[in-house]
Amino acid sequence: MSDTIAAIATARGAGGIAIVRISGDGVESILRAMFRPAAARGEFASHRLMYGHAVDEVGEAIDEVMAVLMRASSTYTREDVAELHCHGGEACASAVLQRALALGARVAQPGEFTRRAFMNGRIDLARAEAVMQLIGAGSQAAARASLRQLEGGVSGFVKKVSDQLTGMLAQIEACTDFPDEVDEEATAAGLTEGLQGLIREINARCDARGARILREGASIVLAGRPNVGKSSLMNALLNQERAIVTDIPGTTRDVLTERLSLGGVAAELSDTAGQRDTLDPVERIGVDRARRAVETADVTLIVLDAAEPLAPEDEQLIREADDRAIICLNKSDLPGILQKSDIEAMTASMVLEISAQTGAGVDELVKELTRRVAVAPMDGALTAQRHIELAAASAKYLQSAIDTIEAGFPLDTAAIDLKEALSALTEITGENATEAVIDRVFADFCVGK
Ligand SMILES: Nc1nc2c(ncn2[C@@H]2O[C@H](COP(=O)(O)OP(=O)(O)OP(=O)(O)O)[C@@H](O)[C@H]2O)c(=O)[nH]1
Ligand SMILES: [Mg+2]
Repeated sequence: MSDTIAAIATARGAGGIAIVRISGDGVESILRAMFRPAAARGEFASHRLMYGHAVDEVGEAIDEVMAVLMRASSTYTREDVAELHCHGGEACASAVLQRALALGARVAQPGEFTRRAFMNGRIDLARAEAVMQLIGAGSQAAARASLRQLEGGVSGFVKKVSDQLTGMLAQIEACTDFPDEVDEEATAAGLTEGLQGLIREINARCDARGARILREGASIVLAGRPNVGKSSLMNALLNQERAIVTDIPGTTRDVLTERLSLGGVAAELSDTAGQRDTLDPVERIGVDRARRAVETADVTLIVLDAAEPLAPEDEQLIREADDRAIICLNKSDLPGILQKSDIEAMTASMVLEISAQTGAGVDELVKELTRRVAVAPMDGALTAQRHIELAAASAKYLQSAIDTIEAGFPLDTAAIDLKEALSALTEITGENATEAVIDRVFADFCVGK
């Protein structure tokens, strides 16, 4: 992979600067040919930013740029790297990139810079994925988790567990090789205990729900019969007039989703059609969609109208409320018919008195929502789906090893499971990842990273 790759590393569109990045053996000669330092005796010192012009083949200026040459191996890819900081927008950076290509570089594949960093041993696969997660992070919480992974939280955990497994495999080998000197029964007991500890540790780091919330955001769905004030509550929570509010039951027809941040965690708040039996075919589709949205939500806000007696639809929603639900007794500004204590007597779910119109109780609701979607991944917690799946597979092999030992089979039978567990685990950091796995990881990358 010693050919030289180039790409625009910044996002497309208007902006102050755009950066063209080049990596590979040909970097220095390409840079010398296309960059003219402003200083009379411009020297190309490594890792030093130089001011000057990008120039074409006859020495005419293409753009006024800052350029930096970074010689291997203290670079992102561990190869020679150059960056040209051009004026933003499409034109300048494209022209500078074209010039680099004309001088022998080729266009980089998505993620190819990071792939080179991985192939050249600068980062492992988990860290490479963390780079991509960091770029794609939709919330501060997701960014923090990715940064921890980039700093080696996941890699450190994989190394620790792999070392322990390798130690156990050595113990089993000693047992088989020197049956007279090693007490097999004591070894078996020690292994079982050690393996149980490892499974506990792996499970503690696989918070699949937290990981999904970090990746995709938490989903919060408003549900209730028509006219209880779901859309009004949506607007109150977003602090903007997003959804249409009228006193006509059946105003909202479709699922309406908007993002908001709750304590640094991204959430998607969805308003839905009021649930009732209806002959209107359009409204019926809306009601079906509302029910489906409720099924997959992380938190459901069941809205009731405190100024009206409970309707059968309300009762059904209260009956179906599970531990994801918060029951919002809305319109608490009006003379009440429904009492909080009456609703509480019907359900184990939390009941909050609010008024979407005056804003009373909305702060308290936001606090409760923030508490429910909060994810505080521990150091080294696995947040990527690929990692969680591999860790779970590894834990399964460990359990199978325990079962083998407890069934009284010879210890070296369990060694097979331990090796499988080790292999699944080290695939996280990519030590034994196949080309196909590596391709899949980098397929999601953006160009220029
Ligand atoms: N007094 C009072 N009126 C409210 C409150 N919340 C909503 N309303 C009124 O109740 C009516 C219905 O509000 P919406 O928010 O459209 O109700 P919805 O649940 O979205 O209704 P559908 O979309 O038809 O399912 C409107 O006239 C609102 O102004 C509240 O807290 N207090
Ligand atoms: Mg509505």
